[in-house]
Amino acid sequence: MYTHFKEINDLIEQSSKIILTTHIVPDGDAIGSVIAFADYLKLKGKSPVIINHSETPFNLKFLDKKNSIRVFRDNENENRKLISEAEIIFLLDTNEYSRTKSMEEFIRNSSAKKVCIDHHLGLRPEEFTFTVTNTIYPATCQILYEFIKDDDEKFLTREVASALYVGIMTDTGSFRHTRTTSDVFMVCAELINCGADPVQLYDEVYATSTIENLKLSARFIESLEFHFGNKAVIGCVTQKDFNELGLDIQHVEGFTAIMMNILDIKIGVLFVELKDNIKISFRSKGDLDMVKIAKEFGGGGHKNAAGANVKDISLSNLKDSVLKKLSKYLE
Ligand SMILES: [Mn+2]
Repeated sequence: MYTHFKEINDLIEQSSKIILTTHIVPDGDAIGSVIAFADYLKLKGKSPVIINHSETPFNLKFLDKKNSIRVFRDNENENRKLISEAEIIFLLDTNEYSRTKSMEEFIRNSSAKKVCIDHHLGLRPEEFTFTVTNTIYPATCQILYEFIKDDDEKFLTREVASALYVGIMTDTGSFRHTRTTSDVFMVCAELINCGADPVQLYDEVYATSTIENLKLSARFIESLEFHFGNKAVIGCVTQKDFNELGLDIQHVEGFTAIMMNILDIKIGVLFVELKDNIKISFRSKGDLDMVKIAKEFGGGGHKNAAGANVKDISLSNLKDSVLKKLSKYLE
């Protein structure tokens, strides 16, 4: 599984133009990954550039101390040039070029070597020069920890360790999702030994609620519908909610957890209405496989956490269609 560590390291040694990127609407693992890996490369004397499609969510900006993450559209000409002239492009925390949205075609067209480091299902290795993937791990940051440690422990500085810790903390839902193994705690214990502060990092990421956030939560809770003898719960956040409260999709973080915390709930589905599509998040407990249903709507993911983006359908029609499919799963 890790046969490419050496090849990737050799590639890094030989290259000076290195780009890192991650998926649209980046979460803690996405931002933790690009920051930790960029810091690591800098410690190795490289000058990596991070370019993302999306802006960094406000509660993760503390990780980007030098405000070094570029948003592709902010300076499209220069960023296109950087991508086309790159020698290596690292795709972190996603294995699909399409998840880089506006950057996709420029990355595909670049003659750079493409390296994917990720923990999602559905990898097509032929699309990359090298891949390091492990779908058993809850976070890409856990893979990066191994990669960096395998190179030299001295690269696990406080900054690198903190970014990796945030990735693991957020992608495990603060150490309570499946795949939170004893290994995960061992890795985190080491990251804490390297200077990551679990109390401070938790507060930075999660203790950031505002009155508007709370109002959005209230509307979301008001929207909850229960189906199939209260085994499934469905929640919605609409464009109207976002517009009236001046918020966006980054503020729905944690809403699926609210649904899955309800006693006896087996499946939770969150619909988030965006400007030109509807994002569906599927969550489940135990053996109920959400990848299958997500695929029916053109998406993918993990067994207990999957998602899809659907276009050209109203929220109520989409809800009906999802409910019909769900009835099969809960029979
Ligand atoms: Mn991840």
